[in-house]
Amino acid sequence: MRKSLKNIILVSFVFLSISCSFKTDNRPNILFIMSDDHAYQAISAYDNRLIDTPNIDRIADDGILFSNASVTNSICAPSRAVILTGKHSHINGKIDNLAKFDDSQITFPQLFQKAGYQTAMFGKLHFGNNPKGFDDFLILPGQGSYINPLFLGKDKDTIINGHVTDIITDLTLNWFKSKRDESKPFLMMYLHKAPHRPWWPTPEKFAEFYEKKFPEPETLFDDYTNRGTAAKTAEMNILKHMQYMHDSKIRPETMEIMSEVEPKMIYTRDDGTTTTPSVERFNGPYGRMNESQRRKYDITIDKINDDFKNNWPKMNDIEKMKWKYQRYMQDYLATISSVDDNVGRVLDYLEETGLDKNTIVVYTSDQGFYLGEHGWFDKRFIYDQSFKTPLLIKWPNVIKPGITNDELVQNLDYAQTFLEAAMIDIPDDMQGESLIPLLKGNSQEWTRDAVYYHYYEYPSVHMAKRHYGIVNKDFKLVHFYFDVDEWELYDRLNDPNEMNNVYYDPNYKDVIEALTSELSDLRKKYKDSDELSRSFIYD
Ligand code: SGN
Ligand code: CA
Repeated sequence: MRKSLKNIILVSFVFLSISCSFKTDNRPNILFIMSDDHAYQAISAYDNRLIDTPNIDRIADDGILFSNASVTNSICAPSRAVILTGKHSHINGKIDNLAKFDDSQITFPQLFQKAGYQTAMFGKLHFGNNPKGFDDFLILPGQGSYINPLFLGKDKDTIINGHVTDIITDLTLNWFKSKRDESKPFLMMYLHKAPHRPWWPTPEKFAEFYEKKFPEPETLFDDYTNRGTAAKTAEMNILKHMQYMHDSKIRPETMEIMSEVEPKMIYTRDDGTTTTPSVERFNGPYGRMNESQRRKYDITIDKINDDFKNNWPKMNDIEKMKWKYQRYMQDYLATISSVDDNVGRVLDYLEETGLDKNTIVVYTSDQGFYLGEHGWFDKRFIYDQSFKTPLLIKWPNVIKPGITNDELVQNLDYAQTFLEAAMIDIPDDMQGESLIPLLKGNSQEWTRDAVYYHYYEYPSVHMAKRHYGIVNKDFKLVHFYFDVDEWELYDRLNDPNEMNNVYYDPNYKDVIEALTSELSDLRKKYKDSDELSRSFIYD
């Protein structure tokens, strides 16, 4: 008798405390939106030269825009590992896209789940088929597909018909509408594949953007004089390395006709080896389409191919570069336009339901991207357009609307920021800094004046050499250490386009001395070393 009374009291106590804690759980929700390879130059809140992104801009209008946000290692899966663990690549071990992610590590979503948040992830993670810390997820395998993509789930894998950007949004919105537990705050990771190569937009955006013409960057015809070996040997030049079938949407049949006209369409490297245009690369995405999808895409593909057949043979190299740049921008920006529409759908939903009032919304990319600057596409380098990444955050009643911040913040800082916002203890071994003081406008509490960068994926696609460096607001000091031993220094204020390596200019002797010593201190602080770098070199 006494025992069952005790039980009743215990059960009612537990019930009461649970319902109380539900009622008082006003910790903020977090909606983390990340796209893949989204250059800040292609967000109108940063730069309205190329595209209007009214919905992504809503986050900046209602919150904060970081104009100097960067990544620690400008490549996809490593950036994601840094975000999840709050640790540099050399500590979390995911130094490049190929390395295995050690999933015994603590990631911030696991801590959120443990602390009573409802957690979900939809879209591109890039590694792992069972992300830890998520109540629900559907993720693309690896890079995933643009058209009719396959998703990996907890219980089963599934192919969903349509365009990947719309589908990832539908999955996210469906989760909000049917799965959300209103008694808990949520952490939602809504992760776009777009605008990753090979830039297949929806058929409607494909047609719309094919009619547009975009301004060229100042450095489109960069010949890499005054730069080191790494810039000269990288294989990411739009004219030389962008692929006709894969990137510019030239049909294999057209290529066959054109190769007879111009056999050099296959790029030959200095050492005589060639890069082969791959038919499968066109046929991959095109082959995934059903008949009715194909009919819609064919209208624009035919126009592109007719133009190419008629005009290409008459063009010189400058005109060819310009043509390829336009084709690149048309498709890349078209995929972003869909991301923007879809971000709008999610923001609208939050507003319609009132959820927006207690939700932190973050928009970022796994890294930046070259949109023709230095003649390039792709990323990897410490040079600005791929080192920097967009970062916009809104948090009603905490962040003042419409502010810009130019502090040197990094993807390394996200985990600690979210944990602090959710009042969850931050593990001691995370290496970033919480951005909360900056979000609250307490800039005096922010003391960082330089950041550390280290890129590893070499030799590999695009052939960007391994390097590490230090960046502050005025200078960038870089060491390319693998198969060359070269240093570069850029004067960020006087040479914002990073066209002149001034490392050997005697006027910068003092700057070099000071920065070299700061770099060495940073490497010690973050526990990186030459020995560790060597351990990451494969046979
Ligand atoms: C693919 C791309 C490359 C890109 C890497 C890494 N080629 O290999 O251009 O640099 O991914 O990108 S593709 O034509 O097959 O897409 S990352 O964002 O995943 O790191
Ligand atoms: Ca990426």
